[in-house]
Amino acid sequence: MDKIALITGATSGIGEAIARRFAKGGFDLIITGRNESKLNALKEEFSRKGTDTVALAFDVQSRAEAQKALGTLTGKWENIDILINNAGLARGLEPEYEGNFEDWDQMIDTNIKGLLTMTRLVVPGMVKKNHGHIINIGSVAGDAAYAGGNVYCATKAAVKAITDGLRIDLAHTAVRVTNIKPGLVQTNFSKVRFHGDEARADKVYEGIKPLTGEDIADVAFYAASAPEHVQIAEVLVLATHQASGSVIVREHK
Ligand code: NDP
Ligand code: 8X3
Repeated sequence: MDKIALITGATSGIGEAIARRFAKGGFDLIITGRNESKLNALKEEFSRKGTDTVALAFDVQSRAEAQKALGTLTGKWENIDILINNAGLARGLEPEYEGNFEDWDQMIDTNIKGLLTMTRLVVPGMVKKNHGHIINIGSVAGDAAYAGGNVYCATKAAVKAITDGLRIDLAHTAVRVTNIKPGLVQTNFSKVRFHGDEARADKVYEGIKPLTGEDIADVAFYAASAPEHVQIAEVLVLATHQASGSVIVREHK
């Protein structure tokens, strides 16, 4: 029987690449996000290619929506082998003293509270079976703050603490816990951060070859495929010319 991976934020970027990598690796998929039409298109594509797929459209900021969506899973879909908490976003790059309250709430409610909700809803089933794996998508931004990163960096520092805490709480079980911390990955991330300003988003990746969603998907798949006694606890993945959240060497022509 194929294993099942639930991926949050599978409609774009890193999450979509992870869904494609796990489908290629023989997993059945539960894909989630708010964009229902993109989810349905992916479900149709994966199913056509032989990957059994369920699409659940909900906003991870809403505990009630998440609970209702997961409550629709029956039969084999209740046995989730891998939870990939990827849904997340940055909003704004303003100095903290000029930040936007709505942006702060959205980042905290999605990146921290949404991830916690999914963990709380899915992990008890893994503990019961003494089998499973949680892969959280953290960030280099959680290692140290950078200019204007303030609240986003704090949410990813929280992902690190929450992931480490979960690993401690599960150490008596065979359930594994991984934090993957990417640096610059070219996705919709910067477009979302800059509220749709594409020119400003493109500048983030100027003069450096950034990572792709596929690069991160390969790392996630590696962690998931390691032998059962091997727990890839944390991985920092950077573009070759990025050294930290704030040290990026750009080529200027
Ligand atoms: P994208 O904007 O391309 O994708 C973000 C995904 O998150 C989308 O599928 C989106 O789906 C989903 N999402 C956002 N908010 C919600 C919500 N409230 N409810 C459900 N789903 C939501 O960005 P990335 O692929 O780059 O980002 C994925 C993760 O990787 C994030 O956690 C991000 O912080 C992290 N990351 C990104 C890096 C980068 O440089 N790109 C580097 C380090 C970490 P939908 O719109 O359908 O809801
Ligand atoms: C995304 C990477 O450095 O833009 O988490 O914050 S960064």
